[in-house]
Amino acid sequence: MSPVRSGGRCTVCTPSRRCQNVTTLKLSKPSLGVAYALRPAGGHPRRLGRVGSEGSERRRAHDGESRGERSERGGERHGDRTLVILPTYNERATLSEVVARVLAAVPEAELLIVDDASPDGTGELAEQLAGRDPRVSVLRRPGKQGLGTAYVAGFAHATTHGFRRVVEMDADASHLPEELPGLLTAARDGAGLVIGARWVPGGRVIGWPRYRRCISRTGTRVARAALGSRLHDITSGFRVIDVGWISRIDLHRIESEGYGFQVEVAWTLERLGCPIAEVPITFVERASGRSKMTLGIVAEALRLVLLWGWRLRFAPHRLPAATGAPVR
Ligand SMILES: Nc1nc2c(ncn2[C@@H]2O[C@H](COP(=O)(O)OP(=O)(O)OP(=O)(O)O)[C@@H](O)[C@H]2O)c(=O)[nH]1
Ligand SMILES: [Mg+2]
Repeated sequence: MSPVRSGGRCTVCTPSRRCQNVTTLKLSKPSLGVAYALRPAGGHPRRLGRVGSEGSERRRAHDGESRGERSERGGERHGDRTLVILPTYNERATLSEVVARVLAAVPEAELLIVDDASPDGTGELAEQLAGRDPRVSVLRRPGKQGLGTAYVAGFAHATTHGFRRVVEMDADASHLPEELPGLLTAARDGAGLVIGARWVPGGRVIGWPRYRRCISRTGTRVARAALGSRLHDITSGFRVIDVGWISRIDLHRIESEGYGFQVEVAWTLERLGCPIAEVPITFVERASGRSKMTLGIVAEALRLVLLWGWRLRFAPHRLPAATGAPVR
């Protein structure tokens, strides 16, 4: 099935306005919904790979074939290996369930739990899970260092160990592991960044009070206005990113963590011209444990977004994190 542009119209924006930003893709399984694939900022329209096409099947077959030989020489990107990064801080109640569900949904994936010395013993539990299944490994850090640095550590692990792509997801069961195959399909079909999006048609949020919805939606609106982003859920933490695209981000220059980190990475990739797909997901409020989202994290994200917006207009040489020229 080939990518379908719905008459040049973005089905997410106001229906009456013509939008040049979005190409609508039909995913190979209708149950997965629709992915909105952005064109690179300021660039020519980029056609994503044909979804579920012979081309991508051939590519996968080729990757599979060569995986054996190349995996012998560790540290090199090979095959179609996916690393699911699970940052944890006090997620003992849900970690076992999330790990089991991820492995059931994507048996070929590997998991890296990045725990920051959780006082509730999440790190010890992670070690036990790793002892039971060779697909699970653990990175234990000496103290709470923030979500952003946990992901950066996971990215470094993925690069060193030759993974093709990484998955970012919460360990609190808010992101449904059963939706991972849909996100990975969009990644295999050409998206360098796949965002599991709540604020697109088909996306849902279950159990959030009005103020949380408001923070999340306002965050995306502010980012779109300040940064000129065309994404509809730029703060979402459920994502798939191609390691090749991660290597184009100067991770040492990442300025934020928390929501700000998600915005910074997505916006940097958008500016670089990375093909991006937003796939609708259902987000479920955590059933146990406590949120690490604080007013401070929201304020940091807001401050940085406004700062980047200012730099975009008046000091573009000081924009964060991107390396290399945009891909046209
Ligand atoms: N390693 C590590 N993980 C963290 C840190 N802060 C948060 N996390 C984890 O990152 C994920 C996202 O944090 P959450 O508290 O779920 O943040 P949120 O998704 O914005 O908010 P809720 O889902 O409402 O709780 C969870 O798996 C946390 O355990 C940190 O400093 N270090
Ligand atoms: Mg969460």
